[in-house]
Amino acid sequence: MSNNRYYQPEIETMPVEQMKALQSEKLVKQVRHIYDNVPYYRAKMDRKGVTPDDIHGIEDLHKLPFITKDDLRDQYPTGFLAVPQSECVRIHSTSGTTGRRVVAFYTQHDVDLWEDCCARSIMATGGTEEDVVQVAYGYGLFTGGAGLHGGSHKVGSLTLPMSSGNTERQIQFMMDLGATILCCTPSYAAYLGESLKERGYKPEDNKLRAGIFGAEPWTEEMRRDIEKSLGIKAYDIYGLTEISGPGVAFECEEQHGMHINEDHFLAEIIDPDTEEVLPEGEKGELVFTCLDKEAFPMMRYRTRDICVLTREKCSCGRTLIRMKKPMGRSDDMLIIRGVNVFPSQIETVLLQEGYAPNYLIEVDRINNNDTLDIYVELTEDQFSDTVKAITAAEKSLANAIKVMLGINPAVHLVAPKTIARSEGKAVRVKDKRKLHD
Ligand code: DLL
Repeated sequence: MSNNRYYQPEIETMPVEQMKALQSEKLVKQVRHIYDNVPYYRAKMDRKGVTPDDIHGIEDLHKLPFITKDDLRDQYPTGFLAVPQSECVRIHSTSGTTGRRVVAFYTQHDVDLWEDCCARSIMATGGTEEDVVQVAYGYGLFTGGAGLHGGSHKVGSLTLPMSSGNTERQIQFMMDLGATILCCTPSYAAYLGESLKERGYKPEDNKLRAGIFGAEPWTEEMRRDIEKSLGIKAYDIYGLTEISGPGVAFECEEQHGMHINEDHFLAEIIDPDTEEVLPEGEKGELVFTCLDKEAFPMMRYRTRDICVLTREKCSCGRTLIRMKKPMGRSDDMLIIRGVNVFPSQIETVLLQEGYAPNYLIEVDRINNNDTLDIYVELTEDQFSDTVKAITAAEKSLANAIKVMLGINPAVHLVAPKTIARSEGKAVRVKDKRKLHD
């Protein structure tokens, strides 16, 4: 593979031992930086009896205390700021639905390194200055728009700063300006595919060749669906506001897990209950340490995302460690009748069974019993069936889901266009039990 598929080949293909040495060197400096500048974290380290002098390299990482979302909420808005506010040039914020939002600060250096990560992601899909990048992630407090926008500039592609929504205009610009790379949430990409079809466009009518989709969990089945409807290769991208935004990890053309930009973000997997660090290949909660961010340097930040890390060699030539598709967040995991259920498991079955990825999962508790109702939208073709056929289809889908989850759901097949579409992150789960608690 030629070098022009990498944005920073010297980092992306660095031998692992050299990468670990680089991480160690950065970690030692970073611990000193946060200890000296963030009294809240200093107090946490003091309580654990660890000082910057105890940290000689990444082998000492386990000695450091974790940071959780609760810590961030507690210190809202500036308690984790590690530089004078006058040195910051930007904030972004999470879309948190409960409690206080998290506000992340950036210096110009922080923005630069983040945009480099996004440029790496774009080039890993074969992006060049010839590309026309349609950024349909939201612009504003959300990091999706700004991150991919900055990355696209660094690659030198023509950037279409569409932001999310206004599907009519998205389609017009996509067609008139010949967009070649689409960046948005996978659920919005699926919706765009559906909208293009409705307007009579075939997949080969657009010039798109790649999509960079993330910000929410999505399955391999959904990837294939989107690839077919838009006629593209769909790449996953991962990130979170607390660590910078999109581009913490990105997929290469192998489409086989996301390479973590580990020169900036050191990853660990822990057991979410015991906080014990797990060996490579085991499933657990992803934890990140920012190695060179200035303004908002998270140390051992617990993401709540459940996934697996692997150092298996990747044929793209990158040596950066990979994370598998996150299964979902530990706080999105539903416990229904004592069984752990991830919405992504349900999505897998739906798509395998030939349904579109438009669904809503509703959980409730009636007479002390958990109920699981799954509303699945039919396509126009499927909807022309008879009531008898629909009832049979509901039964068969409920069976397939039972095989996957081990519990019996009530499946409701509903008319086309009755489940709300999302322009950003899709809302797929309604847990009504929370209302009764
Ligand atoms: O969603 C940043 C982002 C923007 C990533 C655009 C990718 C593309 P937050 O709003 O802070 O930041 O949400 C972060 O979203 O902890 C995961 O639970 C989830 N998430 C992000 N990317 C993926 C992905 C942005 N590729 C939270 N697969 C994270 C699964 C993802 N979940």
